[in-house]
Amino acid sequence: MTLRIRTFEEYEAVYQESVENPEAFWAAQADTFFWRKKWSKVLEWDFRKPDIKWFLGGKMNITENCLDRHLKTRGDQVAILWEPNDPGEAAKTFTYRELHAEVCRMAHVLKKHGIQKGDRICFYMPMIPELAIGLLACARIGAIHSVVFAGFSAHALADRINDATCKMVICADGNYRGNKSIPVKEVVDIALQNTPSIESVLVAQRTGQEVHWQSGRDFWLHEEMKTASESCEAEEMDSEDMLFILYTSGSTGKPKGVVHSCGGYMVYTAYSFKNVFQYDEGDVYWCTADIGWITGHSYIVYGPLLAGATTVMFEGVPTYPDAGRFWEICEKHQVNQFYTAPTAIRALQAQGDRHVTPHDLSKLKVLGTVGEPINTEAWEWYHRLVGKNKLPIVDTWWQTETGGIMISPLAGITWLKPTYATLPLPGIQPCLVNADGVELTENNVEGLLCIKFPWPSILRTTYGDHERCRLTYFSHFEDMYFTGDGARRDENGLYRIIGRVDDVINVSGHRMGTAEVENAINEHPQVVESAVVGFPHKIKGQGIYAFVICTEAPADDEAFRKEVRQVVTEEIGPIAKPDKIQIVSGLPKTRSGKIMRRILRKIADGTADSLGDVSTLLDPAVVEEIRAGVL
Ligand code: 7RM
Repeated sequence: MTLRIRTFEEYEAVYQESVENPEAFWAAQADTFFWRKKWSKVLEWDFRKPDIKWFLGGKMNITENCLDRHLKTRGDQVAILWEPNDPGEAAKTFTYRELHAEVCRMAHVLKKHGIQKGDRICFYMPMIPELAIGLLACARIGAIHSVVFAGFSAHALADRINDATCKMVICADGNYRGNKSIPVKEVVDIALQNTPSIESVLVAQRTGQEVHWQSGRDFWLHEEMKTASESCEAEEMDSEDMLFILYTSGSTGKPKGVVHSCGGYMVYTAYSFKNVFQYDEGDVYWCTADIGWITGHSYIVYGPLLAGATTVMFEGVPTYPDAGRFWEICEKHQVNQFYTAPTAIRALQAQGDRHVTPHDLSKLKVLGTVGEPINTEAWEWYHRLVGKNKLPIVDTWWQTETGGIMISPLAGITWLKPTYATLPLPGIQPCLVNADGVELTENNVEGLLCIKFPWPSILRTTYGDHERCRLTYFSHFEDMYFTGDGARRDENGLYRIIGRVDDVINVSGHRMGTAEVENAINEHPQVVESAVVGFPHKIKGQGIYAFVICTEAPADDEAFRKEVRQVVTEEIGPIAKPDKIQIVSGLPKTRSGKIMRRILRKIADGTADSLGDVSTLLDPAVVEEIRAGVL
């Protein structure tokens, strides 16, 4: 089994070893898995291309490590514990044996519909077991999954399907989230009007609502599963074969399809899961993320199952039927490790302590957060109310592109410092550089966060556009992966992530490109130009502030704002709706026509008294006008 570090001294020693001899370190990790054929070389890399390969020549299938390997030792242990939206509905469990059988059956269904190794399948699903089973079924036969978060619009879904030329969509009839039900299949139907590569649609039955049916294209998953066999030989995959694509936002308008490969992702997710959460045999672990994001991929599905854990999967939302739901579930399923996002903590904190205190949280051992910087108040509340002043909080910094947790405490083993992600995991070599790319080697500094050496689950490319991958991550600083984040390193070498230094904002832990939102706003016929920035938001971390120039002054500002929000909802989804929309007559631009977002950010967060250097500004009067009209 994967190496697990148990003392601080061991952490320091192992970290040192991992830097001095990374290949030996990672080979020892990889050795704990089942390989059909062992690798012949641990690592080959060139960040300039980039060309990164791990465990070269190794043959394996990640599902044999998630499932088959556990059958003898823990076949009857619960693998997935599914908690429905409605607390009155019974939870469902799948033991490792049952999960194995379901995955095999679904793999046969995929094959029957012509899916072969290398084909792309798009998932647009609520948080139901069929989603996890579906991902594993793809991995079983070597198909590549591309999950699109079910909060995205039909338009956004179609773009992602087309970018990856997916052959199949797997969805549900509808979903339940709180007291809302979303017509999932309807959104898919709209998207598929414009997706020539799609041949078939598998529909999981969840709500039983009526759906439009295109015979010959649409198939009920439960019908197809009935006759499928419970055993299915796993496809032999090369370490470097593609495992999945996951779209994420960047500073340009178009989301990128981040590509992860089989071997390295397997090794890293299992390793990081075990060490960060200090998972013990028999524990119940719960990550509240949606599988539509990387956190769900790595730390609901792959990491925990590789480690033979019991992983909880929750369909609902933190505030339904009330703000005590998370703690009720922790009590009910005797959760030992609980992993959530700062935005959820802030939202629950705002509802008051009385939702937490009645629940028995005595089984909890480890708390975690991910997705955005956590503020001191939220950290302290989480620590005091949920952790009863004694549980470690692992503030885990990582990204879609890193595949797994990079900088984080190891629960109960390494130091904690509120709002600090603290120390890199062994095998991870972060550094801070200044704008010229010069490494800042001393402590007590702030800079741009880069990683100097590859790790097994680093992204391999961006789907269909390798040059974009190079430009985005490997071109800013020579021989380094650039994260897009700024960070501080304190006098003891602990890292605190400050936030994005590019045009990406983080709204409730969801990554969003400002250009993406601007493009959506610009679809409104009355909009000439727009500029979007983030501003501090009490619950969401960052809110979306849009400055908009109109063809002519709207007759009714509020009605216009509503229309703009509607356009954004249609183009991207409700998560991208601007919180504030200010109608302006011009935008602060440089003489070369570039929008000076720095100024807009200062106006939006109310710190515009000191605008810094504005000498390049074309028309200073516009700044005064915008400042006077700030919302
Ligand atoms: C896992 C995930 C990545 C961006 C990243 C950061 C921010 C993530 C933390 C954090 C401060 C953290 N993937 N971020 N974790 N900032 N502290 N613990 O969120 O691709 O969706 O986003 O999220 O800016 O670059 S992601």
